[in-house]
Amino acid sequence: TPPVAPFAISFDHEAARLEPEGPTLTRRMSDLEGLFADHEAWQAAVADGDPVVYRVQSSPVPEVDRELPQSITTIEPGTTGGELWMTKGHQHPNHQGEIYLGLHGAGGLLMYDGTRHEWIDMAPGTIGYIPPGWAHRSVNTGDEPYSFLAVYPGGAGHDYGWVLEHGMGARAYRTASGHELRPWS
Ligand code: PAN
Ligand code: ZN
Repeated sequence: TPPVAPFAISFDHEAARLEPEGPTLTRRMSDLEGLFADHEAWQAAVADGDPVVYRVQSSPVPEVDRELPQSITTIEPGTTGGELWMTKGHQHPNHQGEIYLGLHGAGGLLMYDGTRHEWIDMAPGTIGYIPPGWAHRSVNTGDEPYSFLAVYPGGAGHDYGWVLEHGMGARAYRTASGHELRPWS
């Protein structure tokens, strides 16, 4: 793929959209198999309408080495078995860093390096930095959609199997007063 020519991307903060548009990914409950601790609650949610859990909308910068793609993820509010709705989570196989910028709503950025986990509360204006080698998952901790912008190296790659194999170190649950992290189960 030849490098793309310079171009302007309009960042619609209010709508949480990038224009021109590249691919949009829609992740429904059925796409999150094996990720929630409560398998029966997950199955029930799939059977009960298989709701959209999150969408990822990208600008048209290709995911190839030395390019710098961006995308906006919007996670719907909700819980499954008490566990807050979240992204699948992944590791970058080439161990490259990434930044997230909170746009709307309240969320969390859970990171795990295989030994330790870290959590960053994400609000509009928060930049969450993901160092190389830290798997990452985003969580909606609020009761409205949570959106953030991600900027990452095009050659980073996305390894989803890593999370299925190693977990994320902790899980985020809804509580009466907000949310809490519990040890991985
Ligand atoms: C983000 C994520 C996005 C969706 O753009 O890909 O939030 O999460 P999953 O990829 O885990 O489903 C990113 O971290 N890119 O590298
Ligand atoms: Zn990433």
